[in-house]
Amino acid sequence: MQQRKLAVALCAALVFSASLVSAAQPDPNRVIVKYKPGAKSQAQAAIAAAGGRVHLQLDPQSAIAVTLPPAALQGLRNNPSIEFVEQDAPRYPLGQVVPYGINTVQAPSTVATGADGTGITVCVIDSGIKADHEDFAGVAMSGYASSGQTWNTDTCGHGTHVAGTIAAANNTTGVIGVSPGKVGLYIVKVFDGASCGYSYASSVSDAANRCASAGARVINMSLGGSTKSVTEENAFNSLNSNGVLSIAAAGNAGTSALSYPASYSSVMSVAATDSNNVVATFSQFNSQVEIAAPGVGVLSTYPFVDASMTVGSASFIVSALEGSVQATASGGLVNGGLCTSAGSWAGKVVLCERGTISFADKLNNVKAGGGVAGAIYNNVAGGFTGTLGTVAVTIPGISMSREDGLALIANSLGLTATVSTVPNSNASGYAYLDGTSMATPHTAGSAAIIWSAAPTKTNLQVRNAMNSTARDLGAAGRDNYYGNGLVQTLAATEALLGGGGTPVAGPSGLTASNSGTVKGKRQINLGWTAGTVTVDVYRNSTKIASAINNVGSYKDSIGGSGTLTYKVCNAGSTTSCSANATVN
Ligand SMILES: [Ca+2]
Repeated sequence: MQQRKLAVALCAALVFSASLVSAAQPDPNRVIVKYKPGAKSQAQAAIAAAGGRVHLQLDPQSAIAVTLPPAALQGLRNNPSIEFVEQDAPRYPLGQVVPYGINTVQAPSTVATGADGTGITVCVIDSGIKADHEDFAGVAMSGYASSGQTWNTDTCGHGTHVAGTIAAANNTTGVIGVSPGKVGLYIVKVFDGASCGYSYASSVSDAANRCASAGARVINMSLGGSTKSVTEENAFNSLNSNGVLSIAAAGNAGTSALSYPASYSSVMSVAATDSNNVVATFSQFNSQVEIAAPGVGVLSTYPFVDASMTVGSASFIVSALEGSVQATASGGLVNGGLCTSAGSWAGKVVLCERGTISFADKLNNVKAGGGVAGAIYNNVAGGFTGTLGTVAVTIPGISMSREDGLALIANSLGLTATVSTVPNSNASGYAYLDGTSMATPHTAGSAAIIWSAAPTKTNLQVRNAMNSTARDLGAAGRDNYYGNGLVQTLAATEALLGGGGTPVAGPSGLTASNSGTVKGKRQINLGWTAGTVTVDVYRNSTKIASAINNVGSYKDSIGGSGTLTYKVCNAGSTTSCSANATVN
């Protein structure tokens, strides 16, 4: 019997930390004082004499964080034991996360041009949507489900995750979509039940027809099956002729098999890449793969929460390990390293780094050491989902991102941690999922915001713009793993506009200064006005940094001599750039 399976199988819900903003404002007089080698005691004496209040001693950095009366600053800077004094720059807990894929496909720099998806409707044929999720607040949506079902609920989470990548709102919480909540969504439910097991070619065809009738210009299908259907192909050929751009997942079998509807020529087939822009091992590779987009460790919206973790007053994005018992446990937080053997962890919540042994073996070591719960943090950037397999484990186990794990080790050991793997079935959750299902909405969202820049263009023109500007990966030119390459939304938008658009202003106020020589290399400090759009940095017309966070500064280190000319551009743009800054 043929089944149309969802193109993703990995499932886990996560809780997301609410923002942790305190009412107090950062202290503007707090600075970091860097003293010269061996001059710590002289520096401490100078700080005390200046009336400074010490907050932190950073011995490895030969530095002290202090609050100083402003009038004392210059004197300290002139003190021979002091190397420099810099602002102790505020750092904030981030209430809203920008998932890596959003920057990878150049969404923010495109949105900055005004092309944010407004006026375009994307149809999502999937498992429905948790329409009342906090991160869809303000997103225009409607939908269809067959009798006895509701389009605005989602029992398995797949459709809600996909829709979040397309359209999660840019608010103060959760995540952000390729379109920051500006596209319209039309939701057609074809999967239902706890597992969202399968649908049929006729149901997908009917759904696609309904998408077009509802005015959708882009159709997202994070689904597929291995058997071709003439009727389904006819439906997509017809929609293609009528101006609809259909986009579908290449499939997750990790083989060269064709999957449908992705492999009809009237549909774009999307491969999945990871945060290093390397194709995922599960991503199907064949002659129909057209383009690639992020599909590993993708964080997006989820219709329920299956696990939570609080440490002190902070909560974290975590996921229950598949097969974990459903339980809540509290204890002091300890660092168990790789947890390859049991430690003295009676009553503790134990942090374990991913790697070397299985998740189940780690948790059983935690249990053997007396621990009450295990939290496994990733050994590469980002979050992950894991399974305990068939091994019995009697304490709750969760997974979390490497960043959160390291931050907890640095700041929170000894605090009371509470881990719960008891699901909350009606909450605005967030989840990391893997699949070409996750790559597809990056591509559909991209198509929508590109199209919103030039709504009179045709589906074929949008498709051509995306394919002609995709970043070539893997074997040179088109290949079966990446197709034409990675989706590059801004480049495609500029291509679609054919140079006829108005360039958006790039970074401003660029300065470049020489700060001396280290090991024979000139140290160049660049500064400009910080912003939210990631940027590329160019030296003498060569890109030296790609899509970095726009913090308003960059340090270059370069040998040789002669004039250096710098500019900073919105990521992916060659027109939205600062003025040049030159240093000799
Ligand atoms: Ca958001």
